[in-house]
Amino acid sequence: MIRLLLSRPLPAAVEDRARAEFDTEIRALNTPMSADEMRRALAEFDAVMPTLGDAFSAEVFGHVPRPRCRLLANFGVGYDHIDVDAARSAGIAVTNTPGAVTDATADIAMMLMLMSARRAGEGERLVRAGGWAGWHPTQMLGMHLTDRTVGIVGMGRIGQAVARRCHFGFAMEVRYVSRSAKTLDFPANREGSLTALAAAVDVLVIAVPGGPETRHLIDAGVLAAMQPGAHLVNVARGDVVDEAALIAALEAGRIAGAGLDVYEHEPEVPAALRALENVTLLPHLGTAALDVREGMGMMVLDNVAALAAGQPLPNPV
Ligand code: 8YV
Repeated sequence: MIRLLLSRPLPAAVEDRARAEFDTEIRALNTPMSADEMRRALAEFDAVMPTLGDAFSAEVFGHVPRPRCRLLANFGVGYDHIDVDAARSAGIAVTNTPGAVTDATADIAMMLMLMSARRAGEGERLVRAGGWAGWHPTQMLGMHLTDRTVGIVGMGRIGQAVARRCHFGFAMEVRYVSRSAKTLDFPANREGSLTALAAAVDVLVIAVPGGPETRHLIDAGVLAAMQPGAHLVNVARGDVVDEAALIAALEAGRIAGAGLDVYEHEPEVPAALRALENVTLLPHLGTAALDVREGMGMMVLDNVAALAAGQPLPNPV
């Protein structure tokens, strides 16, 4: 029987299935795995479910020359914490959970767009602080999203789900940049460069995978290209944005606001960011709904089941 390690507690339905189908150990902690734990995982289990923060680096693989592990079945679509080439060289396949996260993450992007554009966080803080002096026609005016232009950075599954919501729900014009041309069933213009996109839109939404290729893609230059009334939304990975440059742009009022679900050094959120009114800060809630997390967990187990049955893995990265 396959020996499986789940690196975090999961919804009961997922844990029950894991225990029923495999010889399963469930790590009781919610913190990232230590290097020792990762080495033991590779040495003693056939399949391991890592997730965000479990840094399976080349060094970790290097310490376990003959791993028992044949599969890292990542919980989450983003796998920038895993050195996939090093895993492959060690004979270990990597899978992820695409599809299961798409709509929930796109919904959070919409929430951040609305919260930032309509100053919801600021308004909520005002009411809670007992500082609301009452309605008046020019109180807390924000940006009306309907008919505005959204720029999608990365037109993959999540980017398309955001774009659809913007087009069909808010009558927004959609523009985007992506590595490849896309066939879309709604109108959208592909821009020649990220800077051109940044300059043309009212809201810039980041939906590219994390990792070395996209680190600091949104830098001071891109932020400077944005319009002063524009908002930035990040539901991807924190280090896609140069956080120091973003703080400088927000502090100087060079852009109107930002909505962030992810941070460069998660879970650390810089005090300078927390001190700003024109930023909405969520604690990586992208997929935080029970049925979504169940769907992700079941997808992880489907990949482990395929390994056990000697069948092709459904979601190789
Ligand atoms: C996950 C995410 O919940 O799927 C992803 O990549 O960012 C999330 O919403 C979490 O990060 C686990 O990977």
